[in-house]
Amino acid sequence: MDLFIASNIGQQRLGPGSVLLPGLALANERALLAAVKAIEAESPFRNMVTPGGFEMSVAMTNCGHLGWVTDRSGYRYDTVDPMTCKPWPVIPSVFLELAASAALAAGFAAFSPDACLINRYETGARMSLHQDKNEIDFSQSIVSVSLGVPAIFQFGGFKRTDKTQRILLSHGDVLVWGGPDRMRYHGILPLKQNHHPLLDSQRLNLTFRKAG
Ligand code: MD6
Ligand code: FE
Repeated sequence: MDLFIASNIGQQRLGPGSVLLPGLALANERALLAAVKAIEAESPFRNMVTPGGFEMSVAMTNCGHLGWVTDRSGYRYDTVDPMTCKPWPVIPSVFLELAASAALAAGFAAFSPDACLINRYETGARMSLHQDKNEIDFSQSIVSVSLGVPAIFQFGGFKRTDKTQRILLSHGDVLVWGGPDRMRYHGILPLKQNHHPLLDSQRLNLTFRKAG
């Protein structure tokens, strides 16, 4: 019973398929950040260009068999990093273990991601409202880990113009979503100037998916 309670406190249901697990990543913060450093040494962060020709304010890299990329020809997953012309770095075990335990805590057993998009925000960087729809199987949930400076996540509806809820995502928070919420529009408001002891003015977001 104590275990049951311990695993359920600090779970916040945001929708029928969405759960916020505040602070779930805190215990592994240093290992997670060391793993990001190793990944970026292989596949550096870069500001990709949208199909419409705009440079994204968020810098991105990936690890895993598939990496999410955008350029003038469109949005897609690719097994090769277009910057290095090599496969993306492998997903480190500390990432996989966190993603699987978060999914399990949210009620999705056996989550085995093949893609991890890493977003890096500096002050003012934002992500406009979008749906995640480049994956093959929309029945698979997504696990999203926030590190560093807190950000306001906009959680909308199934149309871009639907009203959005604002959810604060702080260092160590893990958001798991899928099921009926999988195609909801969402975004990140411009990052406020702030300081985090491990990441200075930055925010990192790791988004785990079964993309292929
Ligand atoms: C971010 N996250 O938190 C952007 N997408 O920086 C996303 O776009 C996102 O957090 C799908 C599922 C969870 C997410
Ligand atoms: Fe998204």
